[in-house]
Amino acid sequence: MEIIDSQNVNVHCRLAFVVSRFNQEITSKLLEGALARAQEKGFTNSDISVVWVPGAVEIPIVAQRLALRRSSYSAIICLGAVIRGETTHYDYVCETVAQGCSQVALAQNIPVVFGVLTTENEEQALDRCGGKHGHKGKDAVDTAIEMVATLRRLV
Ligand code: INI
Repeated sequence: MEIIDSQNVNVHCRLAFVVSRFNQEITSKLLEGALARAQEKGFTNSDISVVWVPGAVEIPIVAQRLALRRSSYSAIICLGAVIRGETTHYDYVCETVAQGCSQVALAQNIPVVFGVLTTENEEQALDRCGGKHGHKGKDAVDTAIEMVATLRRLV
């Protein structure tokens, strides 16, 4: 029986982050925690690129451009915060960014980690970047490392 479970397996690779500036008080916390986790795992500044974009809708096109530099990065980590407002705009933004990220992953054959918070309000978002519901930026880095390790096992 072959069992592949790469949880807690560390790898050396380069990581690219795409971070949206919309709701920056949240997304900067996501990035801060993510970079701290990467450092804990042995990544240095030269292993990491960070690209800021205006909002979550702009994440997929930049993720795609980074994915095309396949030899430069082993995983792309997308960080954003979509918070429901008064209009249906929220639903369009969530749908666009989620679909776009998964399309890039499958079309370019690279892990694209969805570290985009989609919440009803700012409190729920803060709870997920170092509050009572953990830190989704840190989780995103763990997911990226595990996926790189798993895909390396499956070449
Ligand atoms: N972008 C976000 O990242 N989060 C949001 O909550 C949000 N809301 O609520 O509108 C948001 N909108 C901007 C969108 O991502 C694009 O930047 C904009 O539509 C231009 O394409």
